[in-house]
Amino acid sequence: MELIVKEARKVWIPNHPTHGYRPGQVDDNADEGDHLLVIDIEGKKFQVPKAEALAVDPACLTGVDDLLTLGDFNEPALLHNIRVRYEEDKIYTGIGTPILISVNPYQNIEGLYSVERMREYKRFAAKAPSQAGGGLPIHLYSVADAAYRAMLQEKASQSIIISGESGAGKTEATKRMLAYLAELQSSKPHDLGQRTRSVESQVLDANPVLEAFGNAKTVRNDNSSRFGKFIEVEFDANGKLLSAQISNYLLEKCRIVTQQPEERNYHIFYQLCAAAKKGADLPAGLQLHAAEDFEYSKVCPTISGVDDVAEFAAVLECMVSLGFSQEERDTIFRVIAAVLHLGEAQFTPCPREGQDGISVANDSSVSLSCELLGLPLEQMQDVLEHKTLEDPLTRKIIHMQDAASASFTRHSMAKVIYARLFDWLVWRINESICNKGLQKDVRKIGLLDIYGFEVFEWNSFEQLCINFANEKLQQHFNMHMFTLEQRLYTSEGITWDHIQYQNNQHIIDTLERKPLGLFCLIDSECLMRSATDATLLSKIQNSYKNSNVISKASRFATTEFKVSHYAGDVVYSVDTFLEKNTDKLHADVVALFKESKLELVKKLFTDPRFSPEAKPAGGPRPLRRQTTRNMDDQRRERQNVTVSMMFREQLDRLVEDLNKTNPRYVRCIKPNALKQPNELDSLDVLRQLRCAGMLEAIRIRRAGYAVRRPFKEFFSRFRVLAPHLVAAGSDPDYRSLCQRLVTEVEERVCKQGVALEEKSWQMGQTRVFMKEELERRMEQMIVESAKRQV
Ligand code: AOV
Ligand code: MG
Repeated sequence: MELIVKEARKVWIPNHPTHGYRPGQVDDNADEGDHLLVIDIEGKKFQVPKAEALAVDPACLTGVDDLLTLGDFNEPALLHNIRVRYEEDKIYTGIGTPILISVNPYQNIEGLYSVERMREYKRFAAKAPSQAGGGLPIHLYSVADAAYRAMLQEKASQSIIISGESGAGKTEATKRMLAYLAELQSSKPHDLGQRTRSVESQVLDANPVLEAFGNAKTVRNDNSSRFGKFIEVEFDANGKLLSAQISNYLLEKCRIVTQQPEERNYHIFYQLCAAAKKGADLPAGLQLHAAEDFEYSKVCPTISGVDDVAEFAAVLECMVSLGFSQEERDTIFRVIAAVLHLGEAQFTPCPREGQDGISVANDSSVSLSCELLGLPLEQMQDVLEHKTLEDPLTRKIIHMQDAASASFTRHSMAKVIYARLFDWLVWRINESICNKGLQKDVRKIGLLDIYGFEVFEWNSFEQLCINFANEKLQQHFNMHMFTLEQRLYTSEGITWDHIQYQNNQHIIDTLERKPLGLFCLIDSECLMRSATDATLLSKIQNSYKNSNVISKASRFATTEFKVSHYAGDVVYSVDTFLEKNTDKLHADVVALFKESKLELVKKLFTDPRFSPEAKPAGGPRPLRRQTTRNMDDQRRERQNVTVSMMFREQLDRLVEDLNKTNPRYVRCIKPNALKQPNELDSLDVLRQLRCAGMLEAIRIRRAGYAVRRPFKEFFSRFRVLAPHLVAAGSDPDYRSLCQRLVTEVEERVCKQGVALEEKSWQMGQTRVFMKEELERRMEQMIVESAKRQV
């Protein structure tokens, strides 16, 4: 180590107070015993223990496009590389082909997403199909392109998993890649006779609608997605885009009725109010006024730089393009207005016969929301004033509601109608963009944009679900990057050093294992009549006394417990856990909504696709997709299904689907908490890189072979480089043909004075394993030999 250090003269300064790691010049004249004296660029001096000093690879001082090309890869190099590139507005850095790191620039970078740029990537890929994006700087477009080419070549479905913290740029990245996939279609003929608008344009139009209804301003992100989505785009064998299907996950419901300071409700509420004020053409009787005057939208009525009127016009246009009828649009807006009016209801005490009670008889907001939702007013009043309880002998008991319980019922009405409307919207959009014809030979590219790991001041049930989802996805990443690689190498007889990685299986087990996992414990507590959030907490504390995953938040914690996630510790408050997990709708409310005169509203409470209660024999099912599989699932008998059960089932199915694909990863990084351009908080970025498992990813890809191609395919691709090798007979020995081919080529490359890495390739049992560098050379040789022949 010491030798390296002396020669290098530049070493990494660890624990640098502002940069995490920073390169520094070794002062050879200073004799500090076990330490080196190292000076950073600002002249500050640091002592670095000689035993820990890491030499700086000069290549990473200027930054490289693909981290796999760094001679020396380590955490400091990774961080520094990303930092210097970010300063030059190069926000993308690759780790081989399957991983792209993207740092949110918080500004528009000139030309980065122009149509010309898209076409450049498209043109390049068309010329060199096996090297998607190669030669051009790494970009979201090269990732999307690689997925598309691989889908065609491998005849297999692909996926792109986009992850990162709130505000890191996941949703933007998803949109850019979808736009690229749509652009790839521009040279393909359209069935103009069938559709007025192409599927790819409709797929793009789905986004503004989903964002209006499912995104909101949070303290972290002005356009935060409050639901997860998986968009599967289907192509035929020729790469023509046939259709798309969107699956949605767990919309955050509490936001509909309350928001934290500086946060907003879903965008659509503000858009609709703003449009109404501007006199937009809306259904009669909405009676909307400024958003700040409604309880449900008053916390933070505007977002600086966002024009809600213009946004509304854009959303409306997309709805029209997606084929939403006038009636459908009108009903949607009536529901939105009704939710706002519901929030205004006042519950005045009006004791009757010695009981606590309230009256809503004179409340104009209640009657207005009834009118808008097409509900019978008397029944609505009844539901708000009384509650029917069923005693164990199923005799009904009518209770008077007090102001608090009436208000609770009203909030749950607002939440359920909105959340189901959202599910319906996704279903309706799928009706437009999803091709129901039985097309054979379909391949998919799935894009997953799901909420990143979240830690707030106050973390509740939603955060537990979201963070659990991230555990699952991290595990999928680990599995893919590490376990599968190791397994493949072992089964192919390839020699390489097994490396350690951070496995989070024990965390997932502690959370979901049956029957003792945390979620099971919460579910079983939901079944107990006498259970409260406090009894839940004491059970959690008793059950995980010796756990290193779940622990007491502090000695005196009264409502909190702590989970040590792969990405860090999170303290959750059990307040409202049971209510949120049970999420049972009172039968009176369901009965009321079923009476709606509006087709759509009625559907939300009678159609099993949106209404768990309407299922013939069992509990709710996640609205995942309207395929036969789902219908089968729906028939399964289930009792007492909780929100966490549905969510975990959705996740299992998602992971199952992802496992059938060849995945690529876009790891989004949030450069600073202030949403500012040109500002990179190195320590926070380092933490995110660690959370994303990036260091391990670099190690494993470099330790192994990024290229692996079946013998026959490899031989037919590269045989022009050794035309004398002939695949003879009915069952040629492709393995030895490949071996001879690569040996010859390698010799030729070496003769040209190129120093290849040791063991640049190995023969497996079924395929050739190769370092990317050698493959790149071979591709170049093909191009050159083609030129010579011309
Ligand atoms: P997220 O999807 O990762 O957060 P977004 O994709 O919504 O984050 O990005 C947040 C904001 O950052 C966007 O609204 C843009 O203003 C800006 N931004 C992101 N990517 C880019 C880019 N490539 N170029 C310019 N600006 C960008 V969340 O949904 O909150 O987890 O829940
Ligand atoms: Mg998002």
